Amino acid sequence: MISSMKLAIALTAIPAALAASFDVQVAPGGQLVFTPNTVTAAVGDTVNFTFNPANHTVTQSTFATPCTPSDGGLDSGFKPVTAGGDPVTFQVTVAATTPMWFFCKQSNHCAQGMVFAINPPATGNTFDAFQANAEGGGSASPSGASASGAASASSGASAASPSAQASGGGSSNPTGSAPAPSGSGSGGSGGSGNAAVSARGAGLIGVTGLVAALVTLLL
Ligand SMILES: [Cu+2]
Repeated sequence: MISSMKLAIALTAIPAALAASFDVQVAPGGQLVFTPNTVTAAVGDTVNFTFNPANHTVTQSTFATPCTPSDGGLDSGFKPVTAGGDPVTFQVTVAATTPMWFFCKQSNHCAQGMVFAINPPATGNTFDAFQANAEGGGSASPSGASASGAASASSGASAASPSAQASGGGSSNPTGSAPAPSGSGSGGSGGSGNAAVSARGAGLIGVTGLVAALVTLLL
């Protein structure tokens, strides 16, 4: 009897021993960030969020719409915290290794980049792309698409823009979002691609014209 109890306790302890837990600070030092802002976790692992002052949330969204709560998604709700008060925490248990996207739904915190992800891909729908979309307006797909397009064009990584937009549109379909975001998303990528090309073309024409004018002046 005692030995069977010991066996039951031992068996129960095995998953806990194998599972890892991750600690994430929400708005440490009052900064509008999650620290760390990404976690790579296995099924069964837990992510423990600790809330700092003043009042933030951990709210699940999607890659395509970073600042909009997803239907049926996880949400800590608002966690008002005062300095020196009792610790306030929220725990997420990882049920699958597919990416999970989160933001803080307090006023404009998401638009200021207060986002977080569990298991974000290293390419395609990266955390950086998710955060850039959040800072570009998040829930407003058209403006978000154009903002990320402009950002990638200015950084010179025009090739990254279409793939990010295409995969973003793809991920919005399985979650059941309205067809409009994916449509406008792909339209945005086409637009940004053309814009980048035409901008470069205009630049070349401008330089060529300038050189031609100088040559004409010198002659
Ligand atoms: Cu916040």
